[in-house]
Amino acid sequence: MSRNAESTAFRSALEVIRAVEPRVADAIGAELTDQRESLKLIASENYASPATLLAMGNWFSDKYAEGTVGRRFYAGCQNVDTVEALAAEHARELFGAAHAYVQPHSGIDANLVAFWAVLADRVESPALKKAQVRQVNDLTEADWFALRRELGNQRMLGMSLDAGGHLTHGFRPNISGKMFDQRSYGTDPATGLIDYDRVAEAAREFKPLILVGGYSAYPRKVNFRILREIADSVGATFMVDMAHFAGLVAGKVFTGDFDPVPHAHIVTTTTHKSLRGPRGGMVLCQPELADQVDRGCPMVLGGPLPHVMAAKAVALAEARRPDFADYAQRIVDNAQALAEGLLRRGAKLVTGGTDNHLVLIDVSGYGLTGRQAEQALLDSGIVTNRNSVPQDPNGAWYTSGIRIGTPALTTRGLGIAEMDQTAELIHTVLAQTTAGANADGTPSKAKYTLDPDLADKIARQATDLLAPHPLYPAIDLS
Ligand code: DSN
Repeated sequence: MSRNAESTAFRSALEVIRAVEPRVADAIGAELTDQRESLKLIASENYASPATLLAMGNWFSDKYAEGTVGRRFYAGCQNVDTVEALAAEHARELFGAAHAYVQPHSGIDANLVAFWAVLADRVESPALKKAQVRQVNDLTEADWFALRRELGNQRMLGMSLDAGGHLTHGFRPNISGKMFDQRSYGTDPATGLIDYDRVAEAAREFKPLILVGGYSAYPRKVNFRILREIADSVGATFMVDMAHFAGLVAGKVFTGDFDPVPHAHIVTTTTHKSLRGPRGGMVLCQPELADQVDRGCPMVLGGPLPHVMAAKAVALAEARRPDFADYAQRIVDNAQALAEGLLRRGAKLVTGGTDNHLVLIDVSGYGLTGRQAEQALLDSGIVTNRNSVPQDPNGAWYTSGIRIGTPALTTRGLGIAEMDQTAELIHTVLAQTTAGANADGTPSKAKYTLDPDLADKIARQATDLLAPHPLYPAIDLS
């Protein structure tokens, strides 16, 4: 394929769009410029390949395909079957999973499918059994009432939000926190690490139906063998949400006890973070849960997005190539270099470092809230997100942390030397930012002062750092 093919494809697409609504074409072009020019350190973002992006921009988007491969509620799904089966095959092979379901539209959707599958499989519900074998119309009002009572209020034990767990692991702003009776396990206050003895103790006391492993802001490996043993000891189903680190599992950086797939009954993920695919989700599971997982649409999900499943098949095929393992290792090498660079300059890091793709800076060490630090960094061309730290005194809105991750910059080809320079830019901004005050003189959690000339200088240095590593080098929209 010539390098020109990518340029031609995207330029032609924009020409077609521009003829209908030029402002959309302009915004798509502007987004490429912004992404090219900013130092993207959001741990959950990446850059999908041109092939993955192009697989989404076509008439597969026009097809309804509720159901699963070979068992659809609509006619004419033979080509959707082809791409869905291919994506599932690549996912099974890549992760060594017994079953893969590639329809979820996001990580939240993947988790909802998993919750449904576990409830349907595990809860002793005579009413549900009736509902599954009889025509819906045969159920009485009393049956429906019993079904809701039997499925509701089941127990879930997951990692606490401020220790790095995700909203969907039973927290109030998400439906999981409203439908489950939830308890959390945190981290050791001294080390910031998961204390497996405390998890076992919480599981013994609480006896959850589902033990959830996985995180969105924990900078260390998790021992999934131990968590499975804990789940087994209390009869819980073990679910892992590997959305953040799926790329490290795919690239065989996390193996043995640290690979969730052989240990968990059910694994959920997004496809767009370290896995570098299209925006979407996926569920992997052991055979006994496969039938319930495959009911995801229309049980929990809206109609599948065939164009995104096509892109998942492309991205998963890319992740099966040998160079993906090299990419995954470089993500971790870069995160460790970034952590070391920050530590050397005096930053305070949760757990004192990282084993994965992310670093959590406790910005209270700079006298700032997460909100102040996030905005000051953004003023300086560095895109990050604020995040709680364990036992965060500033809560989930202002926070005391900044989460940074290396999947995106690693895709662009930045390496260890550039990570040290990145640490210097971040440290300089945070050290030169001062917290502001409210009108009544009380400390503000949002206001801050940063010399605009310094912010501009850092933004230029960030652009210089990126210049030798152009994003989508083969794509020229001019
Ligand atoms: N929004 C994702 C993240 O940034 O980690 C998780 O949902």
